[in-house]
Amino acid sequence: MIKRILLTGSFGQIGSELTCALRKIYGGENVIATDLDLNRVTDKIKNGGPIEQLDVLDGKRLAELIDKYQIDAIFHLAAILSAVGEKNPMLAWNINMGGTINVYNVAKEKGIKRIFAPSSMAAFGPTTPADMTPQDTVLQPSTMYGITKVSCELLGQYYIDKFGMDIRGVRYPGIISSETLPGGGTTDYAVQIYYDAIKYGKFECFLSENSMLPMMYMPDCLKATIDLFHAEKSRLKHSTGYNIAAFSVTPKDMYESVKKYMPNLEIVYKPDFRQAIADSWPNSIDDSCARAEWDWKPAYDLDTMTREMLDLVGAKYKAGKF
Ligand code: NAD
Ligand code: AKB
Repeated sequence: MIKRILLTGSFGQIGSELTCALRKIYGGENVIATDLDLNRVTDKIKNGGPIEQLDVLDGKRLAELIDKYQIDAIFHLAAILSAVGEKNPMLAWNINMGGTINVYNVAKEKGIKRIFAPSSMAAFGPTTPADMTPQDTVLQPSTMYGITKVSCELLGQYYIDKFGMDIRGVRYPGIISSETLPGGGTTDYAVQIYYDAIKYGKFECFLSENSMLPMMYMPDCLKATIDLFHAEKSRLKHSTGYNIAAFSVTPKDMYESVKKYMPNLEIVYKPDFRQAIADSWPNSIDDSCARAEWDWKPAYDLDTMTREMLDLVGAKYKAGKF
Protein backbone atom coordinates (compact mmCIF):
# COMPACT_ATOMS: atom_id res chain seq x y z
CA MET A 1 0.00 0.00 0.00
CA ILE A 2 1.27 3.49 -0.89
CA LYS A 3 1.85 5.66 2.20
CA ARG A 4 4.37 8.36 1.25
CA ILE A 5 4.72 10.06 -2.13
CA LEU A 6 7.42 12.42 -3.45
CA LEU A 7 6.80 14.69 -6.44
CA THR A 8 9.51 16.30 -8.57
CA GLY A 9 8.74 19.56 -10.39
CA SER A 10 5.90 20.15 -7.89
CA PHE A 11 5.66 23.88 -8.36
CA GLY A 12 4.96 23.79 -12.11
CA GLN A 13 1.61 24.02 -13.90
CA ILE A 14 0.58 20.41 -13.22
CA GLY A 15 2.55 19.79 -10.01
CA SER A 16 1.05 22.77 -8.20
CA GLU A 17 -2.41 21.20 -8.52
CA LEU A 18 -1.47 17.50 -8.47
CA THR A 19 0.35 17.94 -5.14
CA CYS A 20 -2.84 19.31 -3.54
CA ALA A 21 -5.01 16.59 -5.12
CA LEU A 22 -2.69 13.83 -3.82
CA ARG A 23 -2.58 15.45 -0.35
CA LYS A 24 -6.38 15.23 -0.20
CA ILE A 25 -6.12 11.46 -0.76
CA TYR A 26 -2.95 10.55 1.16
CA GLY A 27 -2.79 13.35 3.77
CA GLY A 28 -0.70 16.54 3.65
CA GLU A 29 2.25 15.17 5.64
CA ASN A 30 2.54 12.14 3.35
CA VAL A 31 3.03 14.02 0.06
CA ILE A 32 6.45 15.68 -0.27
CA ALA A 33 6.57 18.51 -2.81
CA THR A 34 10.02 19.11 -4.35
CA ASP A 35 11.25 21.47 -7.05
CA LEU A 36 14.46 23.07 -8.23
CA ASP A 37 13.14 26.55 -7.53
CA LEU A 38 11.65 27.09 -4.06
CA ASN A 39 10.65 30.65 -5.04
CA ARG A 40 7.89 29.24 -7.26
CA VAL A 41 6.00 27.61 -4.37
CA THR A 42 2.35 28.61 -3.89
CA ASP A 43 0.91 29.28 -0.41
CA LYS A 44 -1.38 26.26 -0.80
CA ILE A 45 1.57 23.90 -1.29
CA LYS A 46 3.76 25.57 1.37
CA ASN A 47 1.01 25.41 3.97
CA GLY A 48 -0.29 21.96 3.03
CA GLY A 49 2.68 19.69 3.79
CA PRO A 50 6.45 19.24 3.47
CA ILE A 51 8.39 21.01 0.72
CA GLU A 52 12.04 20.37 -0.21
CA GLN A 53 14.50 21.74 -2.74
CA LEU A 54 15.55 19.05 -5.25
CA ASP A 55 17.41 19.24 -8.55
CA VAL A 56 16.44 16.04 -10.38
CA LEU A 57 20.00 15.79 -11.65
CA ASP A 58 21.16 15.32 -8.03
CA GLY A 59 20.67 11.61 -7.33
CA LYS A 60 22.37 11.79 -3.92
CA ARG A 61 19.87 14.38 -2.64
CA LEU A 62 16.95 12.39 -4.07
CA ALA A 63 18.20 9.29 -2.23
CA GLU A 64 18.48 11.31 1.03
CA LEU A 65 14.91 12.59 0.69
CA ILE A 66 13.60 9.08 -0.04
CA ASP A 67 15.25 7.86 3.19
CA LYS A 68 14.21 10.90 5.23
CA TYR A 69 10.52 10.52 4.35
CA GLN A 70 10.36 6.75 3.76
CA ILE A 71 8.99 7.33 0.25
CA ASP A 72 7.28 4.48 -1.59
CA ALA A 73 6.06 6.20 -4.80
CA ILE A 74 7.30 9.04 -7.03
CA PHE A 75 5.45 11.37 -9.41
CA HIS A 76 8.22 12.68 -11.69
CA LEU A 77 7.04 15.96 -13.26
CA ALA A 78 10.24 18.02 -13.57
CA ALA A 79 10.89 18.71 -17.25
CA ILE A 80 11.69 21.32 -19.88
CA LEU A 81 8.72 21.80 -22.24
CA SER A 82 8.61 22.14 -26.02
CA ALA A 83 9.15 25.86 -26.68
CA VAL A 84 11.89 26.32 -24.08
CA GLY A 85 13.35 23.03 -25.30
CA GLU A 86 13.57 24.23 -28.91
CA LYS A 87 15.35 27.40 -27.72
CA ASN A 88 17.75 25.31 -25.61
CA PRO A 89 17.80 21.69 -26.84
CA MET A 90 20.73 20.61 -24.65
CA LEU A 91 18.92 21.83 -21.52
CA ALA A 92 15.86 19.79 -22.55
CA TRP A 93 17.98 16.71 -23.21
CA ASN A 94 19.93 17.02 -19.94
CA ILE A 95 16.98 17.67 -17.62
CA ASN A 96 14.44 15.40 -19.29
CA MET A 97 16.72 12.42 -19.91
CA GLY A 98 19.19 12.95 -17.03
CA GLY A 99 16.42 13.65 -14.53
CA THR A 100 14.33 10.66 -15.58
CA ILE A 101 17.14 8.10 -15.53
CA ASN A 102 18.24 9.44 -12.13
CA VAL A 103 14.75 9.02 -10.73
CA TYR A 104 14.49 5.48 -12.13
CA ASN A 105 17.96 4.45 -10.88
CA VAL A 106 17.59 5.88 -7.40
CA ALA A 107 14.08 4.40 -7.13
CA LYS A 108 15.47 1.00 -8.19
CA GLU A 109 18.29 1.20 -5.60
CA LYS A 110 15.82 2.15 -2.88
CA GLY A 111 13.32 -0.59 -3.79
CA ILE A 112 10.63 1.86 -4.97
CA LYS A 113 8.56 0.30 -7.73
CA ARG A 114 5.69 2.78 -8.19
CA ILE A 115 6.46 5.75 -10.46
CA PHE A 116 4.22 8.05 -12.49
CA ALA A 117 6.15 9.86 -15.24
CA PRO A 118 4.08 11.74 -17.83
CA SER A 119 4.72 11.69 -21.54
CA SER A 120 3.14 14.12 -24.01
CA MET A 121 1.41 14.28 -27.37
CA ALA A 122 4.82 15.76 -28.34
CA ALA A 123 5.95 12.11 -28.65
CA PHE A 124 4.17 12.23 -32.04
CA GLY A 125 5.64 13.93 -35.07
CA PRO A 126 4.97 14.95 -38.66
CA THR A 127 4.94 11.33 -39.91
CA THR A 128 2.31 10.23 -37.37
CA PRO A 129 -1.32 10.07 -38.60
CA ALA A 130 -2.65 13.45 -37.45
CA ASP A 131 -6.36 12.64 -37.11
CA MET A 132 -7.47 10.37 -34.27
CA THR A 133 -3.82 9.43 -33.73
CA PRO A 134 -3.79 5.77 -32.64
CA GLN A 135 -2.24 4.46 -29.41
CA ASP A 136 0.36 2.33 -31.20
CA THR A 137 1.73 4.35 -34.11
CA VAL A 138 4.77 6.09 -35.60
CA LEU A 139 6.80 7.96 -32.94
CA GLN A 140 9.20 10.21 -34.88
CA PRO A 141 8.99 13.64 -33.21
CA SER A 142 10.78 16.63 -34.72
CA THR A 143 11.41 18.52 -31.44
CA MET A 144 14.05 17.80 -28.80
CA TYR A 145 11.25 17.77 -26.20
CA GLY A 146 9.41 15.10 -28.20
CA ILE A 147 12.58 13.05 -28.63
CA THR A 148 13.06 13.03 -24.84
CA LYS A 149 9.41 12.06 -24.31
CA VAL A 150 9.62 9.04 -26.66
CA SER A 151 12.94 8.03 -25.11
CA CYS A 152 11.51 8.27 -21.58
CA GLU A 153 8.51 6.13 -22.56
CA LEU A 154 10.95 3.47 -23.84
CA LEU A 155 13.22 3.87 -20.82
CA GLY A 156 10.24 3.32 -18.52
CA GLN A 157 9.30 0.15 -20.38
CA TYR A 158 12.93 -1.04 -20.08
CA TYR A 159 12.88 -0.59 -16.27
CA ILE A 160 9.53 -2.40 -16.12
CA ASP A 161 10.83 -5.35 -18.17
CA LYS A 162 14.33 -5.61 -16.65
CA PHE A 163 13.75 -4.64 -13.04
CA GLY A 164 10.08 -5.34 -12.36
CA MET A 165 9.24 -1.70 -11.71
CA ASP A 166 5.69 -0.34 -12.07
CA ILE A 167 6.08 2.83 -14.15
CA ARG A 168 2.97 4.49 -15.60
CA GLY A 169 2.37 7.55 -17.75
CA VAL A 170 -0.03 9.30 -20.08
CA ARG A 171 0.61 11.37 -23.19
CA TYR A 172 -0.97 14.58 -21.93
CA PRO A 173 -2.41 16.91 -24.57
CA GLY A 174 -2.10 20.69 -23.89
CA ILE A 175 -3.24 21.30 -20.31
CA ILE A 176 -5.33 24.40 -19.52
CA SER A 177 -5.53 25.65 -15.93
CA SER A 178 -5.77 28.74 -13.73
CA GLU A 179 -3.63 28.02 -10.64
CA THR A 180 -0.09 28.27 -12.10
CA LEU A 181 0.93 29.60 -15.50
CA PRO A 182 2.39 27.06 -17.94
CA GLY A 183 6.15 26.67 -18.13
CA GLY A 184 7.09 27.32 -21.77
CA GLY A 185 5.17 25.05 -24.12
CA THR A 186 3.47 25.39 -27.49
CA THR A 187 -0.03 25.05 -26.04
CA ASP A 188 0.50 27.94 -23.55
CA TYR A 189 -1.58 30.28 -25.74
CA ALA A 190 -4.71 28.40 -24.65
CA VAL A 191 -4.12 29.51 -21.05
CA GLN A 192 -2.87 33.02 -21.83
CA ILE A 193 -6.00 33.91 -23.80
CA TYR A 194 -8.06 33.88 -20.56
CA TYR A 195 -5.59 36.12 -18.70
CA ASP A 196 -5.26 38.63 -21.56
CA ALA A 197 -9.02 38.63 -22.23
CA ILE A 198 -9.67 39.64 -18.63
CA LYS A 199 -6.77 42.08 -18.23
CA TYR A 200 -6.60 43.74 -21.67
CA GLY A 201 -9.70 42.68 -23.61
CA LYS A 202 -7.41 41.61 -26.46
CA PHE A 203 -5.07 38.75 -27.22
CA GLU A 204 -2.09 38.26 -29.54
CA CYS A 205 -1.87 34.58 -30.47
CA PHE A 206 1.47 32.98 -31.43
CA LEU A 207 -0.28 30.23 -33.44
CA SER A 208 -2.38 30.70 -36.58
CA GLU A 209 -6.17 30.74 -36.30
CA ASN A 210 -6.80 27.24 -37.72
CA SER A 211 -4.03 25.39 -35.90
CA MET A 212 -5.92 22.48 -34.32
CA LEU A 213 -4.48 20.80 -31.20
CA PRO A 214 -5.82 18.40 -28.54
CA MET A 215 -6.36 20.12 -25.15
CA MET A 216 -7.63 19.19 -21.69
CA TYR A 217 -8.80 21.10 -18.60
CA MET A 218 -6.83 20.55 -15.38
CA PRO A 219 -9.54 18.67 -13.42
CA ASP A 220 -9.56 16.01 -16.17
CA CYS A 221 -5.74 15.97 -16.21
CA LEU A 222 -5.70 15.31 -12.44
CA LYS A 223 -8.38 12.65 -12.75
CA ALA A 224 -6.47 10.83 -15.53
CA THR A 225 -3.23 10.95 -13.56
CA ILE A 226 -4.70 9.67 -10.30
CA ASP A 227 -6.97 7.09 -11.96
CA LEU A 228 -4.10 5.58 -13.95
CA PHE A 229 -1.89 5.55 -10.84
CA HIS A 230 -4.59 3.64 -8.94
CA ALA A 231 -5.64 1.38 -11.84
CA GLU A 232 -5.54 -2.40 -11.49
CA LYS A 233 -2.14 -3.44 -12.86
CA SER A 234 -3.39 -6.64 -14.46
CA ARG A 235 -5.66 -4.59 -16.80
CA LEU A 236 -2.83 -2.38 -18.15
CA LYS A 237 -1.31 -3.35 -21.47
CA HIS A 238 0.54 -0.11 -22.32
CA SER A 239 1.79 1.51 -19.09
CA THR A 240 4.24 4.34 -19.97
CA GLY A 241 2.45 6.23 -22.75
CA TYR A 242 -1.34 6.10 -22.73
CA ASN A 243 -3.09 8.37 -25.23
CA ILE A 244 -5.69 10.52 -23.45
CA ALA A 245 -7.94 13.13 -25.03
CA ALA A 246 -10.70 15.55 -24.08
CA PHE A 247 -11.34 18.02 -26.94
CA SER A 248 -9.49 19.45 -29.96
CA VAL A 249 -9.56 23.17 -30.69
CA THR A 250 -8.05 25.88 -32.85
CA PRO A 251 -7.14 29.36 -31.56
CA LYS A 252 -10.26 30.57 -33.40
CA ASP A 253 -12.41 28.08 -31.43
CA MET A 254 -10.84 29.30 -28.19
CA TYR A 255 -11.48 32.91 -29.18
CA GLU A 256 -15.13 32.21 -30.05
CA SER A 257 -15.67 30.35 -26.78
CA VAL A 258 -14.28 33.26 -24.69
CA LYS A 259 -16.11 35.82 -26.86
CA LYS A 260 -19.46 34.31 -25.86
CA TYR A 261 -18.85 35.76 -22.38
CA MET A 262 -16.68 38.74 -23.41
CA PRO A 263 -18.21 40.01 -26.69
CA ASN A 264 -15.66 42.84 -27.08
CA LEU A 265 -12.63 40.53 -27.05
CA GLU A 266 -10.20 41.19 -29.92
CA ILE A 267 -7.60 38.79 -31.32
CA VAL A 268 -4.65 39.05 -33.70
CA TYR A 269 -2.68 36.09 -35.00
CA LYS A 270 1.11 36.41 -35.16
CA PRO A 271 2.53 32.89 -35.60
CA ASP A 272 6.14 32.49 -34.42
CA PHE A 273 8.61 29.55 -34.16
CA ARG A 274 6.03 27.61 -32.11
CA GLN A 275 3.82 27.23 -35.21
CA ALA A 276 6.21 24.61 -36.65
CA ILE A 277 6.02 22.66 -33.39
CA ALA A 278 2.20 22.78 -33.39
CA ASP A 279 2.13 21.71 -37.05
CA SER A 280 4.08 18.56 -36.16
CA TRP A 281 1.53 17.45 -33.49
CA PRO A 282 -1.82 15.65 -33.91
CA ASN A 283 -5.15 17.32 -34.59
CA SER A 284 -6.98 14.75 -32.48
CA ILE A 285 -6.15 11.64 -30.46
CA ASP A 286 -7.71 8.19 -30.15
CA ASP A 287 -7.79 7.36 -26.43
CA SER A 288 -9.78 4.12 -26.69
CA CYS A 289 -7.05 2.04 -24.96
CA ALA A 290 -7.16 4.29 -21.87
CA ARG A 291 -10.95 4.06 -21.90
CA ALA A 292 -10.86 0.25 -22.15
CA GLU A 293 -7.95 -0.49 -19.79
CA TRP A 294 -8.60 1.95 -16.90
CA ASP A 295 -12.01 3.49 -17.64
CA TRP A 296 -10.71 6.93 -18.67
CA LYS A 297 -13.45 9.43 -19.55
CA PRO A 298 -13.11 13.24 -19.55
CA ALA A 299 -15.78 15.47 -18.00
CA TYR A 300 -15.06 18.88 -19.55
CA ASP A 301 -15.50 20.27 -23.05
CA LEU A 302 -14.37 23.67 -24.33
CA ASP A 303 -17.37 25.68 -23.17
CA THR A 304 -17.72 24.13 -19.70
CA MET A 305 -14.00 24.82 -19.22
CA THR A 306 -14.26 28.41 -20.48
CA ARG A 307 -17.01 29.27 -17.99
CA GLU A 308 -14.89 28.01 -15.07
CA MET A 309 -11.63 29.50 -16.35
CA LEU A 310 -13.18 32.98 -16.72
CA ASP A 311 -14.57 32.79 -13.15
CA LEU A 312 -11.28 31.61 -11.66
CA VAL A 313 -8.98 33.92 -13.65
CA GLY A 314 -11.44 36.81 -13.09
CA ALA A 315 -11.28 36.21 -9.32
CA LYS A 316 -7.47 36.23 -9.44
CA TYR A 317 -7.53 39.53 -11.31
CA LYS A 318 -9.92 41.11 -8.79
CA ALA A 319 -7.64 39.94 -5.96
CA GLY A 320 -4.72 41.72 -7.68
CA LYS A 321 -2.84 38.47 -8.37
CA PHE A 322 -1.76 39.42 -11.91
P1 NAD B 1 6.19 23.15 -15.86
O1 NAD B 1 7.23 23.68 -16.77
O2 NAD B 1 5.02 24.02 -15.52
O3 NAD B 1 6.85 22.70 -14.49
C1 NAD B 1 8.04 21.98 -14.46
C2 NAD B 1 8.68 22.16 -13.10
O4 NAD B 1 9.93 21.48 -13.13
C3 NAD B 1 8.97 23.64 -12.75
O5 NAD B 1 8.39 23.98 -11.50
C4 NAD B 1 10.49 23.71 -12.71
O6 NAD B 1 10.99 24.59 -11.68
C5 NAD B 1 10.85 22.26 -12.41
N1 NAD B 1 12.22 21.92 -12.82
C6 NAD B 1 12.88 22.30 -13.94
N2 NAD B 1 14.13 21.82 -13.92
C7 NAD B 1 14.24 21.10 -12.79
C8 NAD B 1 15.29 20.35 -12.20
N3 NAD B 1 16.50 20.26 -12.77
N4 NAD B 1 15.06 19.71 -11.02
C9 NAD B 1 13.85 19.81 -10.42
N5 NAD B 1 12.83 20.53 -10.91
C10 NAD B 1 13.03 21.15 -12.09
O7 NAD B 1 5.70 21.76 -16.47
P2 NAD B 1 4.27 21.06 -16.32
O8 NAD B 1 3.41 21.62 -17.37
O9 NAD B 1 3.81 21.07 -14.92
O10 NAD B 1 4.65 19.58 -16.80
C11 NAD B 1 4.80 18.49 -15.91
C12 NAD B 1 5.04 17.24 -16.74
O11 NAD B 1 3.92 17.03 -17.60
C13 NAD B 1 6.26 17.32 -17.66
O12 NAD B 1 6.84 16.05 -17.77
C14 NAD B 1 5.67 17.71 -19.00
O13 NAD B 1 6.47 17.27 -20.07
C15 NAD B 1 4.35 16.97 -18.95
N6 NAD B 1 3.36 17.54 -19.84
C16 NAD B 1 2.78 18.75 -19.59
C17 NAD B 1 1.83 19.27 -20.46
C18 NAD B 1 1.15 20.58 -20.21
O14 NAD B 1 0.39 21.04 -21.09
N7 NAD B 1 1.37 21.24 -19.08
C19 NAD B 1 1.46 18.53 -21.60
C20 NAD B 1 2.10 17.33 -21.87
C21 NAD B 1 3.02 16.83 -20.96
C1 AKB C 1 3.95 21.84 -24.62
O1 AKB C 1 3.26 22.58 -25.34
O2 AKB C 1 5.18 21.72 -24.71
C2 AKB C 1 3.24 20.98 -23.61
C3 AKB C 1 2.97 19.63 -24.19
C4 AKB C 1 1.83 19.41 -25.05
O3 AKB C 1 3.72 18.72 -23.93
N1 AKB C 1 2.03 21.65 -23.22
